[in-house]
Amino acid sequence: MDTATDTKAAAGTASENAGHLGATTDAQSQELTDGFHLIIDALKLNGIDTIFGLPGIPITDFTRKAQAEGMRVISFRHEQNAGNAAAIAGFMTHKPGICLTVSAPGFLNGLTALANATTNCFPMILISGSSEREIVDLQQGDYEEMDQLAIAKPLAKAAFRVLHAADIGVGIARAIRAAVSGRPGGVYLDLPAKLFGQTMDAEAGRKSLIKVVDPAPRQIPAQDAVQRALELLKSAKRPLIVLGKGAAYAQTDADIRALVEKTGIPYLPMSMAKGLLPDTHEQSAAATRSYVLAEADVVMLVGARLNWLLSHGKGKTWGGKAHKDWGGQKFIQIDISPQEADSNVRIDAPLVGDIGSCVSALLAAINSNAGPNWAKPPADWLTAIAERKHKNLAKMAETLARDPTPMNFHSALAVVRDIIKANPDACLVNEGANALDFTRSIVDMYRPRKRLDVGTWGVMGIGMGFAVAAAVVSGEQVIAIEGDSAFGFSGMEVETVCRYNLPVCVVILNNNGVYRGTDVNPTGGPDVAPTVFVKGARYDKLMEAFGGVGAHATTPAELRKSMEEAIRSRQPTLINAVIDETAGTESGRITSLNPQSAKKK
Ligand code: OXT
Ligand code: ADP
Ligand code: MG
Repeated sequence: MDTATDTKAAAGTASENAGHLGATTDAQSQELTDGFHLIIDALKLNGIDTIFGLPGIPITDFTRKAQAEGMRVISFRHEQNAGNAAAIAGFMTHKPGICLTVSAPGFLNGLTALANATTNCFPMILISGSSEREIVDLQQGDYEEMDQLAIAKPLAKAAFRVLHAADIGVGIARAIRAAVSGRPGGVYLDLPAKLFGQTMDAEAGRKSLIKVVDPAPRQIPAQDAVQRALELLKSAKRPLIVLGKGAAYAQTDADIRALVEKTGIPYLPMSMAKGLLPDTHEQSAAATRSYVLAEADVVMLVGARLNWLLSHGKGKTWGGKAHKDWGGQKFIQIDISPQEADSNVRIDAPLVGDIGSCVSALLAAINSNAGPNWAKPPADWLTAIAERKHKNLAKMAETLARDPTPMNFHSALAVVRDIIKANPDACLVNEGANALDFTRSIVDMYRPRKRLDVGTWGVMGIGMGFAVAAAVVSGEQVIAIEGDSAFGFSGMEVETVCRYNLPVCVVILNNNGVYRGTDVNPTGGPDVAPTVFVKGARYDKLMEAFGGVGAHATTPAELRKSMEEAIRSRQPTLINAVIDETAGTESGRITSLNPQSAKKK
């Protein structure tokens, strides 16, 4: 058999090939490669050097070989955390993050993270080993049998399966392109166990690999769409720019800043766009969010969807009279996905393209049309915003200066605010309800893509996966501000943090429960209320169990000392910050989303 030219036919199991190779002297001296090495080579060829995963059948040896071949293999305690790590690595780097799992249960554990990545437009590839196709398809009960491809499809941007070693190059290339081109998202790649051991001629194998050229091609906006957007912007009396995490992802920070500053338009950063321009920027309207959303007449969305986080672009938040009423705003929407426009309200000027190209086209048009004469927004709009903003900032400063006993969210987060100001390159991971919402409004960010949080789904459990990936990818200090409930979803990964000796400082804002620690069981029975945890839990001991530093802080001064020490030493650290258990509100700032029972007991 001519294995050099007929690569697909040559790809068989190791034992099949051993038989073929025995036939001639030529074949015996033939250099072979196999599925294991082809996958590694294909990833490395495309600049992917890190895998987040959890070993087991059928991928254990793959993790060993990947490490032996110089890849960084970060091994987790649960696949969901490895998946979250891959997703946020994708967001931070523009390269798809790789999560590797075993079949069925491991795959399902990783799937939540894949779905979350797709929802948030983070590029990642979930690679799962799977069982024998023939047995799975006949449902004959294989070890960890599951039709994984079918299950992944509705939750991923794309899903592929590779059956032959000769197709590995194409499979990896398709997965990379699907993850990062257009609107980024999660991709599933199914690799049946047999594939890993399949051998083929090494030279043919090398030739079968694809280095993806221009994986996320620029998408240039149409000139008439640029002009339409600009005309609308020019007509505005009370313009507003909303920067979303798509704008942060785009890595076109200088142009976005130039556009904001050139136009002089106030802007509102969505949570993960905080720091794209420093939160202390004079044009930031974050501290007067309600006012600007309700009062703006033209809103330019840059990589932000009009989903629940923006009250679907209508209703009272936007100055509408009732829940679903139009507030009267006109919208410009910059997005790579043409389907995003009109998803909730009419978009008067859709600008479809990648944010880098759209923003530079707008800047070029502004410079050539108006040059230095671009009129800043009317002074009464800017003054009204500035007045409200400074009032709110002053009120916040007053609250933060208090030092109540017991410590509350504000007094603890005043410390975190100072620490981030002094360490602007640190990555801030954040989850919880009150722990999330207070951190978002209190802790200013100064650099792009440094705030990593629960995103579009408001999902708990991203904490330690994000923290590990942020430390691995950036090499910077990571500070994870965690609700005590939120932390529990991924807490075992503090062992991972210690194992890789990562500069991660976890601060648990511990108020003894979900939202607060004060609920009681109305029956008077022995079970505590569903939202309440063990009182006075010492999460710091968990970190100490694995050789990290544990600290217990009951005052802002103690918290500050422990955080400063963590940053100085870069040691894995967990600070159990004891917060007034009465301090939180139900679901933080989104209390209104809780359904209420009509029946009063
Ligand atoms: O303008 P106004 O006056 O309105 O004021 C605003 C700003 O102008 C002002 N502001 C400022 N003032 C002064 N200075 C500065 N610098 C400043 N900046 C802003 O402050 C206010 C507020 O500003 P903000 O935040 O920008 O505005 P607002 O109105 O809040 O924005 C609206 C939203 C929707 C955009 C915003 O609220 C938002 O982004 N929210 C995200 C909410 C979210 O995602 N929450 C997480 C989910 S909650 C719930 O689902 C939880 N669960 C269930 C669960 C989940 N999620 N997942 C899974 C897998 N299983 C279960 C659970 C279990 S949370 C949770 C655990 C909770 O317990 P923990 O112990 O972890 O946490 P604790 O609550 O701490 O106990
Ligand atoms: P936020 O939660 O911050 O409001 P969303 O996740 O809702 O942000 O919106 C992000 C948007 O950005 C998505 O609609 C996505 O299509 C878009 N997007 C992501 N990357 C790019 C890019 N490079 N160019 C243009 N749009 C992008
Ligand atoms: Mg709590």
